[in-house]
Amino acid sequence: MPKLKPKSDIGLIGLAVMGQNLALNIADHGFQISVYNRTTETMDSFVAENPNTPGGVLGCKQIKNFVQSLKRPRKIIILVKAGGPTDAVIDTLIPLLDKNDIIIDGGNAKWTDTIRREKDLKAKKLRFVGSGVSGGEEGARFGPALMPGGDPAAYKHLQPIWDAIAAKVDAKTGRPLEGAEPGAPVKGGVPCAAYIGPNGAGHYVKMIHNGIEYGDMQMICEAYDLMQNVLGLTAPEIGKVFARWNKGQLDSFLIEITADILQQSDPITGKPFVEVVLDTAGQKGTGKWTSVNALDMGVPAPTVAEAVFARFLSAVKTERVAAGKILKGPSKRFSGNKTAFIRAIHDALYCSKICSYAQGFQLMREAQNEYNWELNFGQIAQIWRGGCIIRAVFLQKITDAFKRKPKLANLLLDPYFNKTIQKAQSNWRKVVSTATEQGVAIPTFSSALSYYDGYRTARLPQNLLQAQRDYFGAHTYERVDKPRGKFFHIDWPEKDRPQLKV
Ligand code: 2AM
Repeated sequence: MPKLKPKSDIGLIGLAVMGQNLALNIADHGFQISVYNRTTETMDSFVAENPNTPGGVLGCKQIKNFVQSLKRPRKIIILVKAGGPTDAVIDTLIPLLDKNDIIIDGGNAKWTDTIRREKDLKAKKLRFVGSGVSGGEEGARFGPALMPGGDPAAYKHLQPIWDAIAAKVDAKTGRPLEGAEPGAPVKGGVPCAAYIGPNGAGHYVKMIHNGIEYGDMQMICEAYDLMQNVLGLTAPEIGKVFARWNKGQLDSFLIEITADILQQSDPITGKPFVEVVLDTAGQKGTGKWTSVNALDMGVPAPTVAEAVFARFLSAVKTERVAAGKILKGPSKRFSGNKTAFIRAIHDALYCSKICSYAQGFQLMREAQNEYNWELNFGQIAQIWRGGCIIRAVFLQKITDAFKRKPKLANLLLDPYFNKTIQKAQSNWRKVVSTATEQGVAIPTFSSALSYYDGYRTARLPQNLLQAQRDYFGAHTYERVDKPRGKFFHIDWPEKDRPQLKV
């Protein structure tokens, strides 16, 4: 066992899977870490199983000893369940800490909770960093994407550790860098970690990441569904299409794992694995939070919302099975060129993805106004290039777009994205119309297309809607021939108005 220093560089509370992996990642980078867990046996076995890390792991049975084992200002990562448990741990820590000590919440906290906690702790002269940690177990262990928010001075103390443990990407191409062998530390490169902004900014950006992830996953499912139900391809054949797509514009972690999954056979039946998986999806809430926040702020983000609704619809399996026996769709067969249609699905997926990300960035832009943050959108896209679930070559295009124009109003307006959609939109429209004709549900592909068409339309039909509102509720309307902000009302003729019959 290597000799431990009298004081650790950092501490971590909560040794579930994410906590253990993050602690090992930190210790692997030469930092000594103290660990504490409510259930002591978990901590004991974790320490016993990891006796030889470069930095060293110090197990603590008592939270008081844990706190005392840390260098000051103390840095304590909490990785327990989001919500009540996080508050409970913070409350336990408060009386044990000294002025300027730093608590770091690495869980999937709701950003409004992070804002509240930061404020409460500041009043007690303690500092709080809410950091998004993305990339699941593998990311936590070998290089996550990190989205820290909170007191910038506090983050300065955490930064050397966060930079060291984060995934790394190539400075020029933005491509994720690998270690000499799987899991080995990466030398050089830009860390996928950067200070996001005050109070809840880090957790907010992590939430948007997750919302975008919901959209990406649903879009991939729609592409699979079309190849399966319109073209009649088998799962392994579709897997090969995804493997090919992973070498081009769509090169990303999610496309790569989809190719693997579709080519995997079930160890029990020998059938393609996806065929034995029940078609009901769960969710933990971050996609829902993103969508509710879009509604609260009045930002159109329909594609993520459709992805969340698609999961809800998938969950009512019994109802769907019964409805399928009653509600009939069209009985059309595909008669076109299969190869050309596969290419069209690719384009539909790419265009929909652009719209979904455009919506995610619109949300962040509105949130920064709401909360007085100054977000660096190009840098956020760069952080997502490595370590996290939505890592993709495509994100470099977003970084480039915001480098060209930091105040870009909407990603769709960037020349690269504009040109890409111009080139691909006839294919995108073909896919949406074919799916509609054939009765295949494509909620994200079609909502993204409607978003695109709505966003580029100078005059939408809401003139009629506003007139309706003025008619039934005297809500007033603005005129095209008068300055904005002047409101008018017409005295609708009583005799023509429909009367409510009671
Ligand atoms: P446990 O091992 O004692 O259950 C994920 O659930 C992690 O959060 C686990 O490490 C778990 O500890 C910890 N955890 C959950 N609720 C907690 C609470 N109220 N106080 C402290 N730790 C908690």
